[in-house]
Amino acid sequence: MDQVESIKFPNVGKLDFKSKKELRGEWRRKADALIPELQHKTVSPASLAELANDPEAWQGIGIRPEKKASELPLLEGGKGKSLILDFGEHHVGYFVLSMHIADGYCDSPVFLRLLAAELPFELAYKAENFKGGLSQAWIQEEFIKIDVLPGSIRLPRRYACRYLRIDVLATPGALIFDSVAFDTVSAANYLPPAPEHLSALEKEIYTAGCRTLRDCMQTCFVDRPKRDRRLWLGDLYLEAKVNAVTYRNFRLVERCLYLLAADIDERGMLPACAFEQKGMRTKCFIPDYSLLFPALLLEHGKASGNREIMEEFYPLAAHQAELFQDFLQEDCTLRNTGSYWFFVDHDAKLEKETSEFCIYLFALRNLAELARLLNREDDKAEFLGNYSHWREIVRRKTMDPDTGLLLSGKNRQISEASQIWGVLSGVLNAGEGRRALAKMKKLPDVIRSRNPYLLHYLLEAYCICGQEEKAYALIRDYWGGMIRLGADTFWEVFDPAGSSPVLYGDAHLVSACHAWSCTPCLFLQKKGSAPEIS
Ligand code: RAM
Repeated sequence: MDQVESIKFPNVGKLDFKSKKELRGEWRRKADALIPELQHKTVSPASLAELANDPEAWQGIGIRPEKKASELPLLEGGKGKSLILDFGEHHVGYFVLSMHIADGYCDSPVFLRLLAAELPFELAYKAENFKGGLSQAWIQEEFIKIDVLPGSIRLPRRYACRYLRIDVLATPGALIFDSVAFDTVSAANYLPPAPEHLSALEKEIYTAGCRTLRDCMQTCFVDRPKRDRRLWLGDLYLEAKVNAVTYRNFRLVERCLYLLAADIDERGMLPACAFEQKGMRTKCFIPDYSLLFPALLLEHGKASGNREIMEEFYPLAAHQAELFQDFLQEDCTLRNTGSYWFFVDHDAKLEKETSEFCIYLFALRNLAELARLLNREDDKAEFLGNYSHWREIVRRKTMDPDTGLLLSGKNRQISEASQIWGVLSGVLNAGEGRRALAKMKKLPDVIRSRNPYLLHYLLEAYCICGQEEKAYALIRDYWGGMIRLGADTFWEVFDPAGSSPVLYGDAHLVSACHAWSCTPCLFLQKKGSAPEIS
């Protein structure tokens, strides 16, 4: 392996890791001081619905309205009765069920099965068919017994869903639901109006993006409210961007910065995710997520105007890039990657090394800008020196001289990811980027993404290359494709060609409201008075 020649890296100092325990404690206290008061809104069912086989729908199951919601208290149900309530849009919250027995004679418990679903196919879930690689406990299915009626019961667990299925498993008599209320919660429980200048489809996309973010804004920004209901650094970066042009809840972003910082490891590396409950720290570290921290801090500082927090976290941000140097080798491969999860995208076939190098360069550029804003001119010069050194190596070692494409890994793989991060890092200039991105659409056997996380960065890459119209077309095609399939929040993965990947071994574990998918709002908000594209 080539030896890395030593390149100067700014000594931003201040992180004294002997006192890291104290630092963690201090950051945790600051995170706790920023816990938001959640906003509640009671939502009633919009209609009673029934499932329908539909080859066009995701997993072949669609839904159609059956009765008006106002008919609910008129329905009497015995054992075997099944109801589906449609709440009209995706929400996050708690169910409150009020019931009585028609003749008032309640001499034994009522036994119910409840199933909350984001998408219609989940309403046909059967536990015995579950094939998932993650815990089945994530499935939003409950069995409850109610001893005394008439009365109300509030379910203790929080659900993310649009639909609720109720199966009556046993009842002493004809059971009547007087009401089923959904006590919805979010740190920002409203939808900002879509900008006037957007087309009808773009407005729908904008609103679905805001709804996705709204439902991910709980006591921290979560990756998704169904599971794992957790703060993830990569998702937070994108949520913070959209938040800055929509809800502008900067306190919630800052709570998340402190939560992540409070969980740095022994070396000072930021975790990929953090739990809100005290005393539990993740074992998951994704170096390319840690490298996003400088951009997150910079963009947050600029949007919120909070210079103090930029000062506070500048050393930690620089430290993430400093730690990443341990992985860098001059042949553009990564050293000692054993215990880390390099992410970039879900695709198992993706060779990630070139993307990782570019993400490192992306971090250096953001650090240089942070240093400039904080009047640390020497640091800035050193970040940029380091940047030029590695940029030159990445171009020399990974760029195909004939095609101008960035290749990755031993097999010199061509992927959209390498070109996208090539543009975002400045390894490719705008003209090179335009040509490389155009080739991704034409060449066979390119590894492309079907994941909105990487596609967000493709939107950014188009804009950097001066091809905003391509970004808007992709938004209408890809995110609009989910809308055409009935989505009102955006999904974790989606393939418009009809073969959306099933992650985690079972479609019921995939989320239909996923933080990293909300980003079209960012571009649509900025679209301003740009000419309408056909
Ligand atoms: C999954 C989730 C999460 C993402 C990580 C990398 O667990 O999709 O949102 O950030 O992967």
